[in-house]
Amino acid sequence: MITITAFEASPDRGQGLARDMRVRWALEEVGQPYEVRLVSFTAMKQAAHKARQPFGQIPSYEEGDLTLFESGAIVLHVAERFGGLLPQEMNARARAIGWMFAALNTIEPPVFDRALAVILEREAPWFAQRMEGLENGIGARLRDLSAWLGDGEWLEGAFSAGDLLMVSVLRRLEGSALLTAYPNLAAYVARASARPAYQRAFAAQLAVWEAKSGG
Ligand code: GTB
Repeated sequence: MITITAFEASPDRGQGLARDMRVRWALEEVGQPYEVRLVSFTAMKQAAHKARQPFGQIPSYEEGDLTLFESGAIVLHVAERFGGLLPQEMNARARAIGWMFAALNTIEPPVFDRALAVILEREAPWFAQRMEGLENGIGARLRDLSAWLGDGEWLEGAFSAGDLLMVSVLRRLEGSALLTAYPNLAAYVARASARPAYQRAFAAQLAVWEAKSGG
């Protein structure tokens, strides 16, 4: 049995923005059942969890003798171990993996920085200027991503782990003008989020929040 870790009480209150969501989604896409070990912010920083995730974060992944951390590495492992999320043909597979890295290395950093700035720097005198810089940077990335996607359904033909990670990242911009400025990207996020595997993963993480909050 596979076991992953997730927040006992996610700060996003079940919006599915924490990084266990992408692992849950990948497991649902490949049809693998999994268990979830919920960790508190205190437990996350203790030795037992740091043996699973050296930085004391979620998610982690356990499968038999394998313990893995880093959501991108976990999604890649799930794709390779169980099949269905990466093309078989070598070059197509390399392209899809390239999009996984693009999601995590090119798009996620500025998107995450913006989210952090909203939480941590909202009261700072330089906030407006900082947001302008961050949003210009994100906008430039989205313009190019939108141009690449064009009227395609997915980034490289068939749905892949690259799309799964890209949409996981873009979901942080849902409802913002940054995303609605590119209707093909907004539709891409909606299309991916409508996948049954996504819906099951979302419902599972929401149930954790609802059980915790009594809602
Ligand atoms: N690079 C690692 C990976 O991809 O696995 C990063 C893991 C990571 O950032 N984990 C976060 C964590 O454990 C949770 S996902 N943070 C606790 C800590 O560092 O002490 C990041 C996250 C947190 C909260 C929200 N939210 O509330 O919306 C969204 C995303």
